[in-house]
Amino acid sequence: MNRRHHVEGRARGAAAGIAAALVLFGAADLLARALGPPAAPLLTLGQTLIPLAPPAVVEPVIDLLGRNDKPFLIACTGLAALALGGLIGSLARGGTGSARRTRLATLLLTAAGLVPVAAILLQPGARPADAVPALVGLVLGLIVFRLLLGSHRPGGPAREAHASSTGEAAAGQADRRQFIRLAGVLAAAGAAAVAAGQTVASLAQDAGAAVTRLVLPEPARKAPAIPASASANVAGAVPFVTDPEDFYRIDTVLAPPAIEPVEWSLRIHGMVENEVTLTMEDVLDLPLEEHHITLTCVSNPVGGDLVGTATWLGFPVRELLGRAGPSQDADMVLSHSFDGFTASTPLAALTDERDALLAVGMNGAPLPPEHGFPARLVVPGLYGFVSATKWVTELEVTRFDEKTAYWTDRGWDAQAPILVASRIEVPKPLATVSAGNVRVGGTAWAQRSGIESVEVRLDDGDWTEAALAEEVTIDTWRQWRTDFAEVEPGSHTLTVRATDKDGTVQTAKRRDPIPNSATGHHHIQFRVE
Ligand SMILES: Nc1nc2c(c(=O)[nH]1)N[C@H]1C(S)=C(S)[C@@H](COP(=O)(O)O)O[C@H]1N2
Ligand SMILES: [Mo]
Repeated sequence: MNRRHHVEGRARGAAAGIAAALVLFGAADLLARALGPPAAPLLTLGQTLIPLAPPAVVEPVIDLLGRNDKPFLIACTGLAALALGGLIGSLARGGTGSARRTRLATLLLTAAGLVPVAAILLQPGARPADAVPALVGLVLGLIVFRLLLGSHRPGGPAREAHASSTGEAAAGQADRRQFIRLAGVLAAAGAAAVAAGQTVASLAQDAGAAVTRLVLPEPARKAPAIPASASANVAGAVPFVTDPEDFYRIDTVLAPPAIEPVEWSLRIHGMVENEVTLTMEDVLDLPLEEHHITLTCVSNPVGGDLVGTATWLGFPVRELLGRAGPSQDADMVLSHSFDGFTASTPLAALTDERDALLAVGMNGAPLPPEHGFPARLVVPGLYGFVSATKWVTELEVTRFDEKTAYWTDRGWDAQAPILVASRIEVPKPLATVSAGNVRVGGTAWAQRSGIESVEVRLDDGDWTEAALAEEVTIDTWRQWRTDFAEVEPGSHTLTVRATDKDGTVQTAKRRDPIPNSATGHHHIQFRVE
């Protein structure tokens, strides 16, 4: 066989495969806009990979990319799909391939195209209709593949034998141009459709529409207003109550699930006397309570911003569990999310006097989709991964020695009370401030215990006690500030440590977040001029 034709044939097959993959994902993504994120194949494929990825791979990527980790995952999934399309396509070898090879490639392409269909149908809460866009995309992709490989019919083994004649060569060139044009147009159309369909934000707005329709009742018990004295009044410090827009978001979903409140229910089952199921109507009819609670992520690095405070509206989980009657032998509640995530919370933390809530509101509005709409758990004193299940659908009363949760299966601890922590917010790292008095401010938290004191140290000086703003509750963070007089020009370091009301001093020992939160003192460098 002529080597040039062989290579060109492979390239044609590959181009046809890539164009087919682009058309598949493009058409499916566009159609999926009508049905919502669960029907989008690229999003679902990426989503399917998340729980399978080893933490050793996930963590460096998240560290490196921060909030861009999700678009990055979608992009990688898309590129991998194109590469696979190209690889399978190259088996067909375009014009020089036999019909048998083209059939084999078509078969493999069909099998590969059925993977996103299966991923879509296997998602929790999937409806058969969700598979339609991916199936339509697959059919269109296959048509494009066959069309492209058939677009140079004049070629084939017969032509190859006489390729030396000039007339044949000219026909071959025209044929190649036609192929390139057609492949280019189809690939561009597919890419444009992917771009249009990938407006994940517009898909997420489907959930947003349900949020605006949900009307929350007036709380039966309002939270006291946050006093002005809860602020340490340091310009540039983080506000006491976090705007939901600025509230950190941590979860394992690429797009928050779009849950209609009328379709939502919470089932309390497992080791209980009687199973209880509540609809959203049932929940909204309960006397709801408002509480200010600071939520914290176990993977927050020292000085990081995976912590926030909101005024949550909800119903005490204690009372919900009381209706079900947990067994004496139970010691854990495994909360399940709509998306399959689970968290293991000590039963005691949900039945003691703390304000563990089934929350439906955040800062006076329904929960935003990315923070758990229509309902989530908020448990003071425990890191989010063992307590704060968003899109919660089930409370399974069980035992720690019988069931494990999502992150426990990936190397994190089953139980994780929040450790005392503090951070410097002003001055900003590497800021330049003018000589003289230097104002320092920040936040400290030790939910369930409360902050007793905060100490700050300039360079290698003594620890000096900061002034604490008023405590709102022991379950909220506490602002602090202090001033250093006559700081010399030059480079300086500030270090902070907090002590909780049990007398635990924040340790200076540095450790990684996994399996149970980073520790160490936060320090920053700044310049005086
Ligand atoms: N369904 C679901 N709920 C979840 C998670 C998740 O991945 N899926 N992440 C948990 C973690 S690790 C934290 S820290 C909190 C974060 O809540 P937020 O995103 O509203 O700040 O949600 C918790 N609830
Ligand atoms: Mo977390």
